[in-house]
Amino acid sequence: MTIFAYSQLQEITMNKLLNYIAGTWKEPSNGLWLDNPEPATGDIFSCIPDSGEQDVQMAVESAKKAFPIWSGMTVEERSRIMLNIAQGMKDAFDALAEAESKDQGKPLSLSRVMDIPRAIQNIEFFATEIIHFASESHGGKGVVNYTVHAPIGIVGCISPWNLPLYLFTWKIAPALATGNCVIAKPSELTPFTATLFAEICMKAGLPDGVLNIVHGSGLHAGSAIVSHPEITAISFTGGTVTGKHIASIAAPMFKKLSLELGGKNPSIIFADCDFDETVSQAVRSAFTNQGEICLCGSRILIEKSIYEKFRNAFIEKVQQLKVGDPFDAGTNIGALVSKGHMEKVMSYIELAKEEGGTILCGGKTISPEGRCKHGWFIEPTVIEGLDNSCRTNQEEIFGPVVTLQSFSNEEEALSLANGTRYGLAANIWTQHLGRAHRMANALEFGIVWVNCWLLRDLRTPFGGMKDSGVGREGGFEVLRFFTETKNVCVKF
Ligand code: TXE
Repeated sequence: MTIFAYSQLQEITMNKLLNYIAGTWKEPSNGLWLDNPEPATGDIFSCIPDSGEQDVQMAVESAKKAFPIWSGMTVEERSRIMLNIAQGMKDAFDALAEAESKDQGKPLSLSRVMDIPRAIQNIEFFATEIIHFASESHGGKGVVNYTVHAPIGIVGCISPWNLPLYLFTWKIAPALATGNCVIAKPSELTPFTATLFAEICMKAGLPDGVLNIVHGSGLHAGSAIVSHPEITAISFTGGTVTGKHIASIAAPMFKKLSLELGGKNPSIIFADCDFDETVSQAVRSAFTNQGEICLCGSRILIEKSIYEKFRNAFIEKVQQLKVGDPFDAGTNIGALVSKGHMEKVMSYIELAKEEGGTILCGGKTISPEGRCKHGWFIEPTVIEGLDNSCRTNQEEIFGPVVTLQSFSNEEEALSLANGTRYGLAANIWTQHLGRAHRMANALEFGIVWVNCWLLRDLRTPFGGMKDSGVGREGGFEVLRFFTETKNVCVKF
């Protein structure tokens, strides 16, 4: 297979991914570079700038120049340019999908059906949603109040490594649509598709300086974005610990903050579920993207009366999952994103054993034959026999590892499900309409799926409660986040 077919993307050099500032490629001011390995092989295939304050300053200067031009355009003009970008992504579909899998480790089949289509959809969705964004007016006797949603100015978007282009575009598309200029930092572990995206933006006619991509570590480039006084809103997706740190810097500066953080999501399975469909979907929810999705159902709660039947059927399906080269058509589970992350996930499997858990399947690393021999692979792992309060059931593992627990009734299911500091997503499997609504009502999660998982409508609010974050993305919610709301009161 030809891995790189850059029919549309000729300018990117294979091994140096540069910053995109003021519409041009820039090397890091400090001359520092970070290696970028391919997770499936462990080989370094490119490097990225380890940018610092000077690069972020340059990006801010270029954004400042671009802001009057971009915010001064009509929404139709901005929309048209964004739709050009979406078309450019469609033209470069194969290159983007291949780059995503090479960089992240996920199966190419997944990049092709999930990551890249959704990234395109993000741009198209916000390019068209902005045309329908309206504000309120409140009439009174001799007076009218109206609300203005004005662009903020320069905003920072920091995205993670699990769904690289998908989450990068999920943030920058609404930020751009509302007329802001953006300083964006993709994860240093997965910088490839954001760099290809920059080239698409250049060709699509996005004015210079409207989007600036600064590569680098969280410590250097990320911190420089978060603490820059002229970047007045921060949209971040990543780990809860990092989110807390970012909030501690941004909140005292009174920046607008949107934090999409981790999860420890329950899949709640009642005896009256559609059994075969539920088993399949519980496997999908547990192991899609190697379990590296903040929405994955990692705590599977099963009603006692079907516990054994469900467990056996679940394990049978999990054992059929094929772990291996992301570029093989039959692969279901690819490589974990980094060696460090693989070691972290393995340490949780060891912890689960120490806490008294039984490994029902998986539990080991894998060295596939051939080119992926030195890649970072872990077998899909299922654990039972652990109490809800143990660390394995409380901390986000973010890998192909799930636990099984049983419950006797709705009350117990609810108490187990809510018994975590996280509150991102829950999924319920039942044919009982009243129970589904009762549970959905009482679950402390920002998203509740009933008889489905990861079924997304981009118009809906997206985000978590408790330690899973602050604020909501999606729909009109995120357009409000990326604008300053002003009330104008007119007496006549
Ligand atoms: O993510 P980080 P990490 C969870 C998951 C994972 C854990 C840690 O449990 O094991 O977080 O992963 C940037 N200032 N999730 O350490 O650090 C960083 O460069 C500004 C859940 O890899 O949160 C990257 O661009 N930025 C998750 C982004 O933050 C900083 C997705 C995410 O990295 C920074 C990923 C700083 N001080 C991990 N430090 C989800 N919710 O989807 C780091 N960054």
